[in-house]
Amino acid sequence: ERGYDPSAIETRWQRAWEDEDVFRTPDDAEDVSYVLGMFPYTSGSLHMGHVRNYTITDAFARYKRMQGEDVLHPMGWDSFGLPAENAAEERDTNPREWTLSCIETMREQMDAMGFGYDWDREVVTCDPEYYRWNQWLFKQFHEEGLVERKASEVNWCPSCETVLADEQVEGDEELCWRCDTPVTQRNLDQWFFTITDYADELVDALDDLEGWPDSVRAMQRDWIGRQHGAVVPFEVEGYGEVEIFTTRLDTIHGATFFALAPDSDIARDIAEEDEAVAHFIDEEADPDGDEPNGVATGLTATNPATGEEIPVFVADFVLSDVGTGALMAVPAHDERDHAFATKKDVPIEPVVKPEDGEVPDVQEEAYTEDGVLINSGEYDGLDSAEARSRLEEDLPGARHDTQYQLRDWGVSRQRYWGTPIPVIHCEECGPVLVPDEDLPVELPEFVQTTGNPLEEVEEFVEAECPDCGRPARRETDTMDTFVDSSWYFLRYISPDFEDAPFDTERANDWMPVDQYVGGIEHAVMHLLYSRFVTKAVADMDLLDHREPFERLVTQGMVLLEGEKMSKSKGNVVSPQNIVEEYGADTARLFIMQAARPEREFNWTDEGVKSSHQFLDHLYDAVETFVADPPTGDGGAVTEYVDREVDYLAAVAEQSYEEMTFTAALREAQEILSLLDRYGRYTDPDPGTVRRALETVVKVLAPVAPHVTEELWRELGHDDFVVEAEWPAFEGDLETLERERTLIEETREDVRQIVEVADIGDPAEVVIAVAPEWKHEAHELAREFDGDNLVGEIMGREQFREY
Ligand code: ANZ
Ligand code: ZN
Repeated sequence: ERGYDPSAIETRWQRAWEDEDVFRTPDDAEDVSYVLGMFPYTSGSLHMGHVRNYTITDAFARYKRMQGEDVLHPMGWDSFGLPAENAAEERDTNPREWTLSCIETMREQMDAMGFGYDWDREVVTCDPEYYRWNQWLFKQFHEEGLVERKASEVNWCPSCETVLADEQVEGDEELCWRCDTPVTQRNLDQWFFTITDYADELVDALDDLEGWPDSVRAMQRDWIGRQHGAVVPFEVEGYGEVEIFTTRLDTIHGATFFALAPDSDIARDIAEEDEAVAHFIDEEADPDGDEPNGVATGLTATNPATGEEIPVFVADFVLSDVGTGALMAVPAHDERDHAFATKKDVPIEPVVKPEDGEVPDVQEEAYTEDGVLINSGEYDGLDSAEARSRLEEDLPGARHDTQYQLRDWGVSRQRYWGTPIPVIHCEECGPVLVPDEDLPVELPEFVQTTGNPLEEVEEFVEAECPDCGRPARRETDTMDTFVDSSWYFLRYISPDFEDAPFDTERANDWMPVDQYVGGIEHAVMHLLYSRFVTKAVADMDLLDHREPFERLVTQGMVLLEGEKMSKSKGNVVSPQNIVEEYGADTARLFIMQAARPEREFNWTDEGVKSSHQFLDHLYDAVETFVADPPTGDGGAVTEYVDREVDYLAAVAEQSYEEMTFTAALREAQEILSLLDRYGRYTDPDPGTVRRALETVVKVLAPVAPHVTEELWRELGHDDFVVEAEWPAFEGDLETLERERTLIEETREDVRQIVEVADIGDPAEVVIAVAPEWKHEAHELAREFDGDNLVGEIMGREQFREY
């Protein structure tokens, strides 16, 4: 007996899979099961988060293969972006070299984990053959009216010297997502993708994405932030009609003041004449402050519902890019308005009360729920919803309006390591798109500078206008790397396709991705952009699908001693060390046993060791069986064991199908213990043992692929277990589960009988009793012959063990 030695096994099987092209997806497959893990950023080496992500994905892909499906399971590299520039600077190299070396390292680590990828489909986003299609898509989007260039306030990270998307600015303190530096504002000409054109579809289609976690759908809904409301003109002294946006038109009779955003045109105009207002705008306004601040303008507005004159304030809780930049304030029913009114001594008048309840004391606290109208003249007694629609019709100039939090996607970055935006600026013609035949616009060699290197490279910047031939300047902005990742899943389908980013015909067959797996941190940006790009290319007739990812699993974090594993906390367990110490199979098994994919779990040594023992145990059981097979028939227990094996196969299938995995692994482990007892107390049936072992091997194969290949051969097969058929089973899970309950109940019966009969420890008797033994057990118990009962059924030892 050689014993389980992962180091001897693992590389051998990795090579065998590679040599036999096991994971290649045939281009002519009619349909595929498309299983995808979010490709990694080329940050240096794989961390446990990656390992967990790709273990889950690989296990599912291998399972699908065993189900007889053609599987597409590719991998690639998200390899543009700022961190590579920073890393290159630190290491005195250039971003390309740094990135390519990361790819080498990470690919080797993936191979060492035994992940089964079709490497022929590898995509590398910093490869000109990839990013030329970013440029092509940029041009197509431009043609479709989905690209805009506008001067806009942008988030600027002074440390990274780059523009950040809203999504890259974190928390109330507004810190850079990469370096935690406070973000400032700048006004620059930027390129935008008008994702807002798709806002409605992006919200509405979430309802049908039933394979997505509710939490992610909720985050996207929040991010898009669609609000139905009304726009209503108020007459403002000296300025005529000024529109406000409200979601609570039902409260208009309680609007006791009017407020303008500090950076709105009217506020600025008022400030020219009014020093207090100017001072407030320039010195005091703080939209991020804890309390609302503001200043009276001395002007009044007319509430169109009541005809009353109400004061006009400039207030910093009014945002210029929300709604119309002006609002009607209803202190009785809105918390911010309430806080402001209390501070400025503005009247607070309740106009809504709970449907069945007293008028609440709104002087103390705003009542923010819908209810029934009061103090609202002819609208009294209506419920809020009805009042809103009536008022929308009745008030002069009022109209229904939908507002979104979503902003257009700014794709310009003033950095080197990204896709050059395919534009040439001509003094005569303005910005002109680079003709297709000149794509890709390739990045020049890196030069070391403090700002954007592209601006320093003359050969790059100096260009000829494609329209008029005059000397012109090439655009030096590069694209946000989220552009790269917004369609990479399409490139895998036809990675060498030369006429377009992807082969439409095959993509129509193979898309959408059936199962996508990745981190929850991508719930908004990456997943929203990918949905947008998919819809955009569908509208360009390049694709028949409007959603990229049918099912989504967001895996939980890997913790160490209760904290997120992270380099900065210094509490990382390196995948490489684990592989060296225990083997990849153990690492994979532990990850999959520890928790369901979406849950977080704690990395523990004991956990890893126990997973290792599990594989040891299996290895041992197979070796023993092969060396010295049993010769008996196992008596009545055989039928029970057979049924348990059916149950394992059925449970495992369901558990893999649902991507929960843990139940499958637990059951496999139980079967191993059962086999031990079966062998210890009976002379088992060799057919039953073989089937049990083969089933365990197959069920474990997606998770611990190397050792199971080894054992599969050991059991006399000459195919790959990953290409073998998923274990068949008798009956369906429901029946098997019902029968199990029956068995459990029977055990319970026996336990009671034995207890009554005072035979000893009932637990000893309550063993794997097949239902048909029930009668026998009753009889025996009635005879009050405890030892006999035990002896008859299986032998006393066995019950003790149980
Ligand atoms: C009157 C009102 C009464 C409102 C009430 C709310 C409650 P939320 O709060 O997310 O539902 N609003 C409108 N324009 C704004 C701007 N430019 N800056 C800041 N706030 C603005 O968003 C909708 C509400 O935000 C609107 O409905 C408006 O206040 C406020 F009991 O109008 B409401
Ligand atoms: Zn020109």
